[in-house]
Amino acid sequence: NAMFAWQRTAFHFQPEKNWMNDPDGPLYYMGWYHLFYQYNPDSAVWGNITWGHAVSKDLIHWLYLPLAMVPDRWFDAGGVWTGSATLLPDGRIVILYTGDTDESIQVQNLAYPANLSDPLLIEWVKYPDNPVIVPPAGINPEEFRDPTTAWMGPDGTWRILVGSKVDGSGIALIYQTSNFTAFEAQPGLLHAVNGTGMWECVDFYPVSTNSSNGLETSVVGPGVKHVLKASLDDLKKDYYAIGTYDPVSDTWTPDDPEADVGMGLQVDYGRYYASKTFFDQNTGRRILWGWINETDTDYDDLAKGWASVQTIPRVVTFDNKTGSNILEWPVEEVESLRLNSTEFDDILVEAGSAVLLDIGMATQLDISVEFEIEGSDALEALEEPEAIIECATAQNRTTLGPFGLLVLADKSLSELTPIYFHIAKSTNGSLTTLFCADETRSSKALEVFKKVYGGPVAVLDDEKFTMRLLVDHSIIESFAQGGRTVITSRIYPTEAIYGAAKLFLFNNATGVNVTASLEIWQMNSAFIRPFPLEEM
Ligand code: DQQ
Repeated sequence: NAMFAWQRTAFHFQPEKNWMNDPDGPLYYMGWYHLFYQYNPDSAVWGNITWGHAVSKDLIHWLYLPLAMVPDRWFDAGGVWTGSATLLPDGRIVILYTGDTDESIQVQNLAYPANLSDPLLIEWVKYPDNPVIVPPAGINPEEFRDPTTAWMGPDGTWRILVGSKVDGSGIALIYQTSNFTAFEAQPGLLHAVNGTGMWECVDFYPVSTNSSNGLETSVVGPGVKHVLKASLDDLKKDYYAIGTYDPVSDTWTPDDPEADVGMGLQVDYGRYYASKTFFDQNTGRRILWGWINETDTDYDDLAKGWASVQTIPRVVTFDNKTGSNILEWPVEEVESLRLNSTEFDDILVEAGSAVLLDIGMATQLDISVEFEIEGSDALEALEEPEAIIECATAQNRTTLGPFGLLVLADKSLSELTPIYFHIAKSTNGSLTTLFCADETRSSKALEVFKKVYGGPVAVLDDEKFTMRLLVDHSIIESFAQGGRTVITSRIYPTEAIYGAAKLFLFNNATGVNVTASLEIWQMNSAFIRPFPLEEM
């Protein structure tokens, strides 16, 4: 539909048409990265859920393959819902996914490739004796879903998690298996958090505390912490915490109980949900996918004929400078799309001003920027505490912020998405930095949900204020301080499109000037198209 053509992304993964949601079963096999995804082949709204399938050599250029699994059995007649892949040491691949049965019961099913010598893994077989796990007593059969990738315990048996809820607490149930057909429920839970509601798309994986290498999912031992992530159904937000996994008791304990799953850190503070990682044995990285949901109406999605996009895959590492969060960073392969770059050094942005950056087209960009506050004693000079505890609009001016970039802005600044830092001194004298994306003026379209997104970001004493932004027509992925805090924006500009889209620096602080140094690349489009199967 030409009316919405500018919203189509140029280098993010999205199907040719119709609805997509969660990423499913990501894996690397025989030279190809595989992405499956929740997909409605018939419409641009959720329903009739199948597993779409695409492959890539580099996580950036994608080829669509035939649907991997469709809801054609009693044990998944209501939809082939979310699941995960496990690569077994003997070379086999297993997928566990949630089937919504013909009676709307959520069960866990097993599937495997028909032909392991096919690198494209085109054909999938559903185990005839599915389901392999049914809802246990005491669990609502409509709240029992999204099996994780399996990991092997010290006793040689595999474990998986399934998310659910009991009395308002989000929970991760744990199952053991040696063959992926017979599963035994474990008496305890891996973890539960009061008041967090249904946990969807639980993810559980080790991170190395002393290197930036990704870890295979079964790794435990010294120098390893475990990340537990849950997608909170009530909030539609992905929360995680870092903690310690005890492989003998099969329990996990958060490092900071006050910042437990659902209470502290978000994987992404923007429009982002149902994320899932996988270990890429090809390069030794742990890679994170996430679903960017729409914020327009179903009516508009039907009119434009498609809905939703996946993020650029991100590498996940442990932040050993703070010791208390993960870092997320776009896979380096995205840099192969970089075309010519423009550099700006030490641009002064005075309090209360905006500076146009003359870069030509501004709809497909990779932006790297460093800000410094002019006058090193400015932070100490701030006397009055300004207790800002959450992101406010970019028009909310205080002494030390906000300052940042105006993205996908038209030249009169009638449409714009500010991405910014805002520093505040709290009543105890300490400085807090927020990283925010203000989408309230991102579109003149009326029926779009618009708000300010963001959260706190640690800026250490020896660090400048740094951001990396990937801009792709209607998506902005923003990474602060090397990926400590991340915000994905799904926006619908009506004027700041094609050649009318501009990029500005801005500083709305009342008390300080800032200087900015930037490198900005124009980004090529990626090839994302059907696999030429008939030519094989
Ligand atoms: N989406 C799937 C479920 C999952 C939810 C259904 C999360 O399996 O819990 O499409 O977005």
